[in-house]
Amino acid sequence: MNNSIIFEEKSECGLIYLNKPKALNALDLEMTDLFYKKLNDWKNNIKIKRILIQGNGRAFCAGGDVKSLFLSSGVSNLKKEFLFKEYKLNYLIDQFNKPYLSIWDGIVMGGGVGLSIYGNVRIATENSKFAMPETAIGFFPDVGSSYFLSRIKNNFGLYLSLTGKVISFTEMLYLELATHFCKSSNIEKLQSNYIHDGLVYPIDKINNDNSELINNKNFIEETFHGDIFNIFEKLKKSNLEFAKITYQNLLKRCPMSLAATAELFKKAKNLTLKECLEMEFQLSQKIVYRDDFNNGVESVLVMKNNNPLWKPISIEEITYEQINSLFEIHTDKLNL
Ligand code: QUE
Repeated sequence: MNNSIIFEEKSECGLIYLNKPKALNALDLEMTDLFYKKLNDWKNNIKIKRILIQGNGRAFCAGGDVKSLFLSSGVSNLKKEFLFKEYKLNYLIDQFNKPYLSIWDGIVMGGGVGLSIYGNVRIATENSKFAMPETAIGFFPDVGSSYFLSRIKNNFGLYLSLTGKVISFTEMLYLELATHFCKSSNIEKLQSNYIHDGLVYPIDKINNDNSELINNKNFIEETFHGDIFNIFEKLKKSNLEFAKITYQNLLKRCPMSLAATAELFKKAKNLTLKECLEMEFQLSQKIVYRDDFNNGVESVLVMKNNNPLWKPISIEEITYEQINSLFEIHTDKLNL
């Protein structure tokens, strides 16, 4: 029996537990299939009035299980099937017609964001850590990031997507990625109130701590838009310490992932979520078959030496033609 995802019905609430704590609840194909089926059942079940999702252990969800995608190379269709179904699930959650609450009491990255961001309530605790780290492994922020992150104020979304910067609960609230704050010690009470009455209570107050991100918001707004070449030029020209740190960080990340991500955000500006997911699926089916993806996952997640060799090795070697070819429509549509 598979227990990597657990469903329960309590009172009028459908409960979902992501349950692979040793793998930080990374989402795999089987979990995605089960999640999709159950949510579809609950959609049509009049006894279920609301949904609650949480992660067992220290994480909410560290992302898609990219390690199995890497291991499947040349063996199965997993790179296509998993992402196809994952994006379908993201859209099902967006279209879901009942309250949907996620508890982010730990790490929430990549694919984990896609399981929660389309719900109406996302609870941060003091343990929450949010990131879109994919450019570190030769991939790109997907699950509709080009939709919801390109619409965040001050171009913070593209900043987070390129740098993979890990942000705290106060920053998550400031950017409205999280909708409420609740101390971890009050989470049980909040769950019980929500399960039995549909109330989101108690909610705690936070002190806005000093945030490097928020302190540099003007610079981020001026810098993080347009194509990757312009962004690098602006970072190089600035005398700010923050610009230097950011530049050094980007130099370690996959150049083609950075170029693709900046382009994705440019294209996403006037698109719907549905169109963004379609675009991201087409892009994903180019990116996951590049050597950068296999080398990135192998180095960062399998060998853990954090030293992937990228090809091309810098953005200077990338042409607009290469970037544009990543955005060709070349495979099945999601047909959302
Ligand atoms: C970039 C990523 C991911 C990542 C690290 C990155 C990602 C992901 C995981 C992850 C973490 C712990 C696990 C696991 C996967 O790490 O998407 O199975 O146990 O899922 O730098 O995109």
